[in-house]
Amino acid sequence: MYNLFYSPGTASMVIHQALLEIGAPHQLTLVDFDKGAQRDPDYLKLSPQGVVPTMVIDGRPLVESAALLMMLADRHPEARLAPPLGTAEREAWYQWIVFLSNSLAATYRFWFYPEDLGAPQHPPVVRAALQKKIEGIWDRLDAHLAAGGPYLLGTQFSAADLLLTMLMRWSRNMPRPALQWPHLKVLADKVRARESWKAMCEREGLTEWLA
Ligand SMILES: N[C@@H](CCC(=O)N[C@@H](CS)C(=O)NCC(=O)O)C(=O)O
Repeated sequence: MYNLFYSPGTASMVIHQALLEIGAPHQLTLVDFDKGAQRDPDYLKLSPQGVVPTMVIDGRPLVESAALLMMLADRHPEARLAPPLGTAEREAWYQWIVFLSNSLAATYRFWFYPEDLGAPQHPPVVRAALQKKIEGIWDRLDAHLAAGGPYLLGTQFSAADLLLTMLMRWSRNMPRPALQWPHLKVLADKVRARESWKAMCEREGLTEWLA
């Protein structure tokens, strides 16, 4: 049994969707950001940085969305969220998951949390630099998909596409949302057509960027 500590539409959504793809029994525990529940001392015992997702597996709390995603893919190979171990496709899969987490998700963290850089708001120059960095990543990913899509691993859908779609959704209120890149839009439309996406959005009460 997995217990996913989540907040709607945040970094926990990719883990929620992966659990639904797998069909694994799980419990969802809301961390209510409106009440500051991510800083509750009991929650900090599970997630010392006070962030979601946290997933408790067999009594052990684990954090980091990309790591949790890879863990779930490993534990449930029958769900085919990752290519088989030891293949070139698996190696490409690691590359994309780490790239998305390390470059894109990390930059988003600064975009959404200026306080991480010590200020309540970004000065315009910092905001412009973060926007440029994110758009440069869309350029790179779109070119990759144009050369060999529709998924990150070509014709093979994987958990990396779930992660990318979540990250695309976060751009919906940015000056240039990711759906403006045509090959990224094709990928997102495919992921958003999946039953797991629809169920996850419904369970989290999401109303924007559904399909
Ligand atoms: N690297 C972490 C980042 C997690 C993260 O920043 N989560 C955000 C939501 S997307 C959060 O919990 N924010 C609450 C806060 O910082 O107060 C991961 O991918 O799991």
